[in-house]
Amino acid sequence: IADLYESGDLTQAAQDDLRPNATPTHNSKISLIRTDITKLAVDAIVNAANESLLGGGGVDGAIHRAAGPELVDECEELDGCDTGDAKITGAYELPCKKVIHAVGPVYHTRKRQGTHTKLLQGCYTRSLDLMVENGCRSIAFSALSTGVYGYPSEEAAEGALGAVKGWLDADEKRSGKVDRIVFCSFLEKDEKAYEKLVPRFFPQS
Ligand code: AR6
Repeated sequence: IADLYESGDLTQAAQDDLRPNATPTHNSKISLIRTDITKLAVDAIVNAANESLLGGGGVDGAIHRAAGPELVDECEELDGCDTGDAKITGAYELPCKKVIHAVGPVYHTRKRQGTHTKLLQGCYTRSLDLMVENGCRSIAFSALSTGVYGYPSEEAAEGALGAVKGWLDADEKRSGKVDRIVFCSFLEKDEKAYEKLVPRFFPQS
C-alpha cells in the first residue's frame, strides 16, 4: 500500500483490500485497511472534523482538498457541529457518495471531565445512524481524534469498536442495513491497535 500510495495510484489496490475478512478473525461486515481514506469508493467516509466544520489539517484537510471547494460551501450552511456529534454532506469530487463529518473529543480536555469515551463513541453511533438514514450501506471511518486531538491509539480503537458493536447489537434489523464497516487507519500505530482489538469485539463466527 505504501508504494502504491507514493505512486499516486491507489484506488484499485484500496478496493481489493476491502474484501471481507481481510484478516481471519473479523465477522463478515468488518474490514480493516490502511490507506488514504479519500481514495475509498464506499458509500460514506467519516471525516475527523472540528466544531466549525470548515476544514482543517490532517484527514479533514485531505478530504476537503480532494472533494474540491463545493464541500466547504455546503459545510458553511450547517452551522457547525457539537463534539460527539456528526453531520452529513455530499462528496463532490471524491469517489464516495457522502461525507459524514464527525467531531471527536480533544483527548486531554475531555478526559479531565470524564466525557472522552462517551463523546468519541457518540461520533461513531451518530455516523452509523446518518449512514442508514441516508440510504448508505457501506462506511469507512478515519481514526477519529487519534491525530491532533491526541487520543491514544488503543484506547480510541477500543472505544470505536465498542460503539460499533453496541450499535449493531442494539437492534437486530441494523445488521441487515449495512454491507460493510471499514476502519481506515493511516499510521501503523492505529492499524496495529485495530488488528489487536478487532478479534476481541468481532470474533469469527
Ligand atoms: N486518510 C485517512 N486517515 C488519515 C489521513 C488520510 N488522508 N490523514 C490523516 N489521517 P487528525 P483529529 C489519520 O489529526 O485527531 C483537523 O485539523 C491520522 O493519522 O486528522 O480528530 C480537524 O480540522 C489520524 O489517525 O484528526 C480538527 O481540527 C486520524 O486521521 C482536528 O484536526 C485523525 O487525525 C481533529 O483532530
